[in-house]
Amino acid sequence: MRILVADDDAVSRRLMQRLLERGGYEVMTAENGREAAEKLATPGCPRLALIDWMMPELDGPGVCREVRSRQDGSYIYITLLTSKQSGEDIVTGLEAGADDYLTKPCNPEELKARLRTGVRILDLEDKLVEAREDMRFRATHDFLTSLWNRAAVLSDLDRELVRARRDGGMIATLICDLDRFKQVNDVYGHLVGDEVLIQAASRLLGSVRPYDVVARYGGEEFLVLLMGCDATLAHKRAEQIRESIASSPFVTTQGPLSITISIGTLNITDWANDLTATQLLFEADKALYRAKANGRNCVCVAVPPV
Ligand code: GH3
Ligand code: MG
Ligand code: MG
Repeated sequence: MRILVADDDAVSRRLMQRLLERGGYEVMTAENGREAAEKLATPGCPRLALIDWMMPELDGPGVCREVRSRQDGSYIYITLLTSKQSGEDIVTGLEAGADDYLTKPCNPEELKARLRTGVRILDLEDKLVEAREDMRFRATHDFLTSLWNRAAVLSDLDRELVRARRDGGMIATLICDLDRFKQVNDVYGHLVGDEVLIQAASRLLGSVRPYDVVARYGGEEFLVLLMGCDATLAHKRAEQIRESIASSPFVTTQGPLSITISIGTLNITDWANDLTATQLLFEADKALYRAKANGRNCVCVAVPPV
């Protein structure tokens, strides 16, 4: 575990460093409060800090306030070192954001025990952050394919439509639906159907640019948002997606399977400026149905009525 020791007194600093190094800590030092605050702002900085109260430039509570005022980065567990003689008001220190305090000269065993408490709290914080990130991922992604889910892509679409309306930007929306997918499930089983969905997702991702959006919109339907794409390029990309599915058989536990996809596309620049996300999806879906009616494995573009 890494720890920052901040003390303006070189002798105390060195003693503390030696003690902590013997206790298995990797020690970084700072000679004043300003240096401590700066070191605690760097990416990958120690997450344990032992900060002397009285220091030039910025005192211990000042360091606590600076660290706590930052919104980003991991939690830093701060222990303030106070001295009996100067009568520092510990309430001020704790209210400035310190987690704990020790009075100098401190008992080495007590210091190590209190730092172990800090490590336990940091571990707990890591677990909470991990659980929160996991929940965030599950709320916005599809469980099977790990693509964005329907709710996430719809909120993306709303946001991008507002932006496009404001800046005159271009977005192409592609609704892509696997052809006769029910037969895959019926003939080979649901698990093979799942294998096909996972591979289809990765082929779709491989056919677009990193900043385009690919989402699982429904069972075997995917929604792709191509940002800044004009009609010609959108059509080319839709063809690439169609081709990426049809060009080679899917490898499944039941052997290779030929799969195709039909695509309905809509370029917002072809439509009135006040087109809502719901209308857009409705029109793109109509284009998809035409692609199905035209024999599947093809792309149809939604054109506004004249
Ligand atoms: P079309 O060419 O007209 O699109 O025909 P289709 O068979 O693909 O369309 P249909 O809507 O009749 O069937 C879609 C099937 O997708 C039915 C449903 O059981 C299956 N499905 C939906 N979600 C999943 C899933 O998560 N896993 C698997 N294996 N199948 C799914
Ligand atoms: Mg289908
Ligand atoms: Mg469908």
